[in-house]
Amino acid sequence: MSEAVSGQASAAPGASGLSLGPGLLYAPGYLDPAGQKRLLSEIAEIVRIAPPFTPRMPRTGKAFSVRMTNCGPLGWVSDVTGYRYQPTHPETGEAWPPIPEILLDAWRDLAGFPHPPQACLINLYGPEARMGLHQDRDEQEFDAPVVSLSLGATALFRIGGLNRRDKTRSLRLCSGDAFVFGGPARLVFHGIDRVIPGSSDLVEGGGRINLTLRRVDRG
Ligand code: MD3
Ligand code: FE
Repeated sequence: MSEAVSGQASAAPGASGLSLGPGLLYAPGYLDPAGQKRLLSEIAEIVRIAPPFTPRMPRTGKAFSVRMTNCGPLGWVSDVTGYRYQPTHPETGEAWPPIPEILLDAWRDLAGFPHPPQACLINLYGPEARMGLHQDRDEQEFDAPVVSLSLGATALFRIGGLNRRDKTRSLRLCSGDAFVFGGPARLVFHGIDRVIPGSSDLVEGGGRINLTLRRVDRG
């Protein structure tokens, strides 16, 4: 699936993808079990260098239930002062590790965007973790899509429209699934209602990992 989802075009269904609406591409089983294991071992190396941190809500300081880390030139962080991208880990002060080749390949294959990703946010879900309905708008570049890959436990993913009150749909994100959100879908509200217990044993403790590849700066 190469001309996948560029900023302008809407997603066309192709060999390995289903268009679920303008700008949305769903590629179930994009990574086969061997690819999932390879990605998991790359993540194990990343978390050794960049240990997961607990993000906090701006202003209130309330902890997220999802833990996070990043790889790439920039990483997304959140604390009481706000959301932002930064080149270093918020606790160790070290640069984020590089984005593994398998993820750069997935971006090249799925994003339909002529520049490589600058940030890969890695979300780590335990059995109780969730993520409320939100938009991703901390980037300067909305012409680039966000490419998401899921590993481990299946998640109930909620996707709405451009207004918080628009009607929402619920989809299951399974281990190995890729999703591309571009064009008119780039700013849709979305969230994770919950993970389904016992749905996978790929990730230790029945956990789930979601990776999102992003462009941050314009151009
Ligand atoms: C739609 N992550 O990191 S992935 C996030 O499973 C985030 O951890 C969820 O929402 C997770 O911001 C959902 C699906 C996803 C990711 C990014 C999007 C959907 C998106 C950006 C724009 C529109
Ligand atoms: Fe998001």
